[in-house]
Amino acid sequence: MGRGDKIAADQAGVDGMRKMFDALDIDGVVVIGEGEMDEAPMLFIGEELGRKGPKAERVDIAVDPVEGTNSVAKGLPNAIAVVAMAPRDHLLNAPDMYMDKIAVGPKAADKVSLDAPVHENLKATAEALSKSITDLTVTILDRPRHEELIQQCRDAGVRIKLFSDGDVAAALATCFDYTGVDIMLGIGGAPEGVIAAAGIKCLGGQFQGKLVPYSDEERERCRQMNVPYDRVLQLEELAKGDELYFVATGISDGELLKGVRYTGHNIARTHSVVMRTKSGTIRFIEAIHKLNKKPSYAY
Ligand code: VTB
Repeated sequence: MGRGDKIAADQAGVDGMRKMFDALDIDGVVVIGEGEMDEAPMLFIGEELGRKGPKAERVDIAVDPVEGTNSVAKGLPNAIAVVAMAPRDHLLNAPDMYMDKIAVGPKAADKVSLDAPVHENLKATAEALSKSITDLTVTILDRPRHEELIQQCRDAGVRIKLFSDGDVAAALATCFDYTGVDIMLGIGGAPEGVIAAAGIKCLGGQFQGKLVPYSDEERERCRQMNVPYDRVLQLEELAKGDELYFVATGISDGELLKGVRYTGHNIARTHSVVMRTKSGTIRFIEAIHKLNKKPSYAY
């Protein structure tokens, strides 16, 4: 973190994550990864992961070893390392393009719809949280494409918290009261949308996404991948069933997770969240790593 080199940061994330997958007794395939085989040496879409074997679970794996590479390079908040896992064919194989998104926590989960106007979703979320609309906090990725959305939110009177990168962490933050974030709106990456959907499903919140293809080529890509772009994709379509696993570790500080702290003397502290849909258990794990005891993973 903070070395001004987002490519090196991403590579470090990919290398570390790839090694750990080889230690797992799973028969996995990457459905959301670092890109196509010819553009990513590791964790590419379609890559097989795990030790396999007769007892190994057949799983879909969605990874983003560094979600928010810019944030890591610049030392800005919200970057996480994240993995979602599900039985085979249970995570949407989303094309790498933009997706319009809405995310809220459990209390407002059945009150919002990406098909509804922005002010209605804001009003419904405020009501579900027993707040006045002026006390509602909406978080939005800070991009010029959101000018109109931001204006609509200002007109509704809500507080807006802009963030520079990392909409997986921002989406999940809506499900935890302590973050102070009530709803996430706006357009980010579709792969990040599927990962966020898996996490939000474990948390009982709501996430919906609609692909936003910007060209004929992107529309053709959707058709080839058999993913509709003319309608909202519901949570159950993005991440199916109740056998989902989600784990994220903070890289830089965020509302949800603390970033990695190097305390000197070869020690790093990390903060992670681990959860699965079936039990609904949410575990926060604070770990102290002795880097000199595991040099092959630490460097
Ligand atoms: C968002 C952001 C991600 O991609 O999804 C963004 O949350 C979408 O692309 O952290 P733009 O940067 O083009 O807006 C990321 O920045 C990851 O690359």
